Amino acid sequence: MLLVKVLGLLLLHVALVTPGTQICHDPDENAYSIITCGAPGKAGLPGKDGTDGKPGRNGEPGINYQGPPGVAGPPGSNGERGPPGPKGDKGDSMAAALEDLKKQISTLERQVRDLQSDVEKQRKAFAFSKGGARSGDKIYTSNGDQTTYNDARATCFNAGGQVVSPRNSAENKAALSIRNQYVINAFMGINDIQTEGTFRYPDGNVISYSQWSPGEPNNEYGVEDCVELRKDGTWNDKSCEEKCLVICEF
Ligand code: MAN
Ligand code: CA
Ligand code: CA
Repeated sequence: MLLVKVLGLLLLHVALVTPGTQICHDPDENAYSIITCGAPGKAGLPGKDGTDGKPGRNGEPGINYQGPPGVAGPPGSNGERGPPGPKGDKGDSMAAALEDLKKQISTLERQVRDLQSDVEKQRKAFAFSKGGARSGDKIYTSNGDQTTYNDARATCFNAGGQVVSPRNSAENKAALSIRNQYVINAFMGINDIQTEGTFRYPDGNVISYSQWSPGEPNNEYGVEDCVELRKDGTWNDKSCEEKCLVICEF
């Protein structure tokens, strides 16, 4: 308590020797306050900005509200046609196609050569056989039958050919070789059925080659409109109702 009083007196002394100060007595506190009583000071300069505050807390998560499902809309209209794409490399594809064609042609050429060789062999074998003969591209054969002209015509047609109709001496010779194997006179396709005295091939054209026997054609009894091939290779007009060997040409 004594120390407090000593301190109070000391403060009082300092206050009395310090200009501009008052000593104020607070009765409630039974204490003394020292108040500076000088002229009011000027406002100080604004303080420096404080440092940034700490970041705030994260907010609460929001609530998503889901709307009702929408109804499907009508289909959209077709879009416009896009621009044409870039052209392909024409040159390359053409070259490849040509190369492919060349290979195919080579294969075909080889196959044709093989076929020609095979056909030629068969022709030779056919010409060598009994009842077969050839001249150029034509081949001749007989089934040995003896029939009327109309039947001979039908037989050869049904076989895919026609009654033998030689157009030159080589073909006549080939036909004769068959006639002589059977030793029977053979009908030919040549006739004057359409116009008496005008002999034609089966296709209707007037003949351009003939090998008539002397005195023929004589149209004996006025009924001879067909032609037979005799053993010496000459021709004689004869009735179409007689029966002769059937020789067809193909
Ligand atoms: C003889 C000749 C021919 C005639 C025949 C008929 O050979 O008179 O002209 O066509 O007989 O069979
Ligand atoms: Ca006649
Ligand atoms: Ca005759």
